[in-house]
Amino acid sequence: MSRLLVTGGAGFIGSNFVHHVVRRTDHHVTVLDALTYAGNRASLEGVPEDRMTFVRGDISDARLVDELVSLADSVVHFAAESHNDNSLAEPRPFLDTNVVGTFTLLEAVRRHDRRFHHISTDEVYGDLELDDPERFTETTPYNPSSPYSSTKAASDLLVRAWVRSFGVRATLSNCSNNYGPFQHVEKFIPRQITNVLEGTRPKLYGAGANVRDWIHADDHSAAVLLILERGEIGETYLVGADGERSNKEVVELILELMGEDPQAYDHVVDRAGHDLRYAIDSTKLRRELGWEPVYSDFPAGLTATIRWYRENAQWWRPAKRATEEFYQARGQ
Ligand code: NAD
Ligand code: TDX
Repeated sequence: MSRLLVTGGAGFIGSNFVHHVVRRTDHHVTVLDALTYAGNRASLEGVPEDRMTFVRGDISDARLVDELVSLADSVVHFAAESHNDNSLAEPRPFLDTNVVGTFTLLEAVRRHDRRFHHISTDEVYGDLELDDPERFTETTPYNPSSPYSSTKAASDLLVRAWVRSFGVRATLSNCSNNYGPFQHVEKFIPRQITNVLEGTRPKLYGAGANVRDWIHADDHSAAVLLILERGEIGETYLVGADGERSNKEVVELILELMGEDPQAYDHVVDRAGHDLRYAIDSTKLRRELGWEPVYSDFPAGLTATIRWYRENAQWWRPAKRATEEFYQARGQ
């Protein structure tokens, strides 16, 4: 049995990861989460009490972080400010959490010589043209576009520097767009599903030609667990499931799967600096660690996700109104 400290474990991917770890291993998990607007304690309901300790706190709180890191064998770092649109409206919390928070964790794992896995995003590589035959690989140069992706890029570079300069035992993974249960209604797929459930039309930014490379959160969790167990120290692994689709296609598929007219959506103001396309080449992860996605049928994964939002309105409804007010004020 190993003791994992999971930061951001009450968020979307972090909570999916905690459920995955509890199902698949005998590790004990301590979750450190500030429960910002994006964190939800209810996402961890059902995790047996003897398998998880929940600590509400900030990853920039050096004393708390030092104590929790000293009690763990490994740290898996999901906590972040994660939404691009928020980063355009108010960048400061992205610097505090994504940069200073990651620095605080790195200093603690350095002091206590703990294994560290850093969760990051494909957005650090910037974007691709729609017809570019290349996809992102581990050697693609960093070229982030938004305050969110630039702070994630900064955090990745800190991790790499702490490996090289201080011998910290860290790995990194950069994943494409996740979907699945427990995702905040501010994000693209849950926003559209819950709009339809509330009788509102989905909202597509601009023409909707932008492409995202979708992966189910549970496939991401399996990759992270594998890298934690078998990844090579200092290495970066790209995580993606060959799931490229335009936003327009995704909105139309959601409407169709929900029994609505596939054209019943609105075009709204585009995102400033909107990245055109992300696409991941995950050959390294597949070849070296033998990872394969389980959710390879996107419409089936989306159908299950729609069902989850339909059946869990009490989970998402409290956040819906404030989220839509934010978007409405931006013409989105
Ligand atoms: P999320 O916004 O749903 O969850 C973030 C969690 O971190 C929340 O529970 C929040 O309360 C917590 N948190 C925020 N600031 C904190 C702080 N200062 N101290 C402690 N806890 C804090 O985000 P997500 O979508 O689950 O993303 C998790 C990680 O995965 C992030 O690092 C993100 O960059 C990365 N990622 C996300 C995606 C995606 O598609 N969502 C894709 C690739 C990588
Ligand atoms: O209402 C919307 N309409 C719309 O067209 C919203 C909320 C989004 N969009 C578009 C913007 C993007 O092209 O959909 C796409 C996906 O948007 P988001 O869900 O905001 O995700 P994205 O900006 O691609 O970033 C996500 O993937 C990478 C996560 O939020 C990041 O945390 C992760 O790093």
